[in-house]
Amino acid sequence: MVAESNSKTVPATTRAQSCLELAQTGANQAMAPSSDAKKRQAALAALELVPRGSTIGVGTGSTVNLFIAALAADPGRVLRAVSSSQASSELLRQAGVAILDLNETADLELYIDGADEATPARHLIKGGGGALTREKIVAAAARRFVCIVDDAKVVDTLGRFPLPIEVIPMARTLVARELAARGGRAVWREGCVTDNGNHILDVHGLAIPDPVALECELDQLAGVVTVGLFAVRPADLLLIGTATGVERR
Ligand code: A5P
Repeated sequence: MVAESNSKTVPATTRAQSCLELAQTGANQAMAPSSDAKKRQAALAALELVPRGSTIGVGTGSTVNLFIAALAADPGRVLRAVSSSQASSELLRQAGVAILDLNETADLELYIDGADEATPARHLIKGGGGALTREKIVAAAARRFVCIVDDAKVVDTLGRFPLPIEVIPMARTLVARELAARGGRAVWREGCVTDNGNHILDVHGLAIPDPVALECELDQLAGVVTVGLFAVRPADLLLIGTATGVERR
């Protein structure tokens, strides 16, 4: 079986925001749009957890962009950041934050990032913006991972949002066949090349009753770079923007 592609509907481009747009031209478009106001509330609640003058990890996506906008309005709050994408690095620089290479830093105290889906146990699906590999690396380097979402993303069981998997380009159809054998329908996010030069498969229809077990299993497939399940290393705190305020889990 060959991974399906959404090439008829998308332009070719290479950056995280474009990867997110490409994902949304596929089956993800059926999802209701997230509320910016709820995302902003979560982003502002995260800002309160950031000590003045700190060095932190910063993720990728529209919710994180609101967090970066809040940083821009609060000069000196964050002096340096390790970023999970070129897109976020650009915004952070514009906000006056210096970008560090992870290889030149010790462990980070704090990592702020969004998610595409989250459970109350703080297991996540990430990678809608295509930055999942660097996100997983920065999360692994952080002592505390604070995830900011709006309430539309909270689910009891992961899997409504197609699971992004970053693959080495030559292994794309091999991995797609392995996923089909597990009941998943892999759609190639054609036109999306990650910051690492790889491809993304968006996998529909996977049952994910045990995210830790599935993450470990899929991590073993030859050609898989990163699975968009963040369950082995879940978030430590979920800040959920709702109509009535920010919920903490
Ligand atoms: C980026 O690759 C993703 O993991 C994002 O963190 C995730 O897609 C959330 O993005 P939004 O904040 O734009 O919904």
